[in-house]
Amino acid sequence: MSESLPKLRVERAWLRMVELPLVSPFTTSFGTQTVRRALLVEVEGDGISGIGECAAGIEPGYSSETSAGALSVLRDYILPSVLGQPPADVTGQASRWEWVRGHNMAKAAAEMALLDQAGRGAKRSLANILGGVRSRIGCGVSIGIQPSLAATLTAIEGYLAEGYQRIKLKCKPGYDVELARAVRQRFPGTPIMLDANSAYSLTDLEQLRALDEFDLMMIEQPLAHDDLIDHAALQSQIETSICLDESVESKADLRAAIALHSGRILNVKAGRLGGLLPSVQIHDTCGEAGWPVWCGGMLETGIGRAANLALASLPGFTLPGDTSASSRYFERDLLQQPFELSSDGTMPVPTGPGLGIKVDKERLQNTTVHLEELGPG
Ligand code: NPQ
Ligand code: MG
Repeated sequence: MSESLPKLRVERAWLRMVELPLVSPFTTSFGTQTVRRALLVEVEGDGISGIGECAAGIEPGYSSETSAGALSVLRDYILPSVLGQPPADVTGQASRWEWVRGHNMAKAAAEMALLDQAGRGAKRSLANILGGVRSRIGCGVSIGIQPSLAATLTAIEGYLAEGYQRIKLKCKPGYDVELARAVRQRFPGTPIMLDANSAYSLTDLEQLRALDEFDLMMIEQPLAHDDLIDHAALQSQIETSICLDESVESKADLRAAIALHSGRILNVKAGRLGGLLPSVQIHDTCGEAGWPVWCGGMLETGIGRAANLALASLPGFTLPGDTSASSRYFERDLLQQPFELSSDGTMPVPTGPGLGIKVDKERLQNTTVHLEELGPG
């Protein structure tokens, strides 16, 4: 585990913004994305480099963080907390920015870079460092809100043919019961779930209860992003299991959600939870409470995708996650070898040191829209 990771310095760091066009627009209840702008953190110290990816989006629609905001907090506060400081293991380095309130996605990006650096230094894979037990991950796919029901059915058909083990459909009020009915009718035995990204309130109880007849695996984050009380009230009145996403950003949130019975499942995203090491702890707490977990997705490039696969190799990740292939989102990823789905719907957990990836340097340069270097002090 992290205790035995090498003590390294962070002598230099770079903040890089890249932009990758999406293969098709991705629409949720909070908006439509046509391009993924991702902030990358690169660190170098004691002759070893590491890279991390920030989950924040362009706009603060999923969470309060944005890629531009994360860039400023990493440049002005998070990275200066570790740059030029005495060598420390990743836990020690991360404790140096603990004073920064919030900004979980910015912190997680820095932590990912340090874990990649430490893994390379120790010749250990990220999965090994985190305590992974699986060599392949069962994968699902998240389908955005489509222009029509017919388009949704066609999209599902395509992804099932590729092998995906579970289909997640984005929904919103008015695009829910008929959607579930049509999908269930056409794909009777397929594991299906919905994700509302906070689009409902308790006044929508009747529609949400109507979903009970479609044997959904779960409904993700139906109510407000910061609510646990109403989710508990809803869970006591519907059969479908609630999976929390937006409303759990910390161990304290999780403890409250478990105590209140605000749901039964957690979507684990290292960005939302402030890092991979905090995510391992949250995974452990879910295990103790009997909550299954699965690994969420934030339209990551191959860099963040590699970290997701490592995290999903932990024992509590018993449900297929949003760990889709690079091709689900991008024509061309940032890696020399994109992540590909096997016909059985699984992907391999990277085994090389750190993230276990090889970044395509030319692709990285060609997608960079902003780059700045930070030195010590
Ligand atoms: C979710 N992800 O589970 C998120 C939502 C999401 C794969 O469904 C830019 C930044 C675009 C963050 C689109 C999936 C995003 C984003 C969707 C997050 O709720
Ligand atoms: Mg979600």
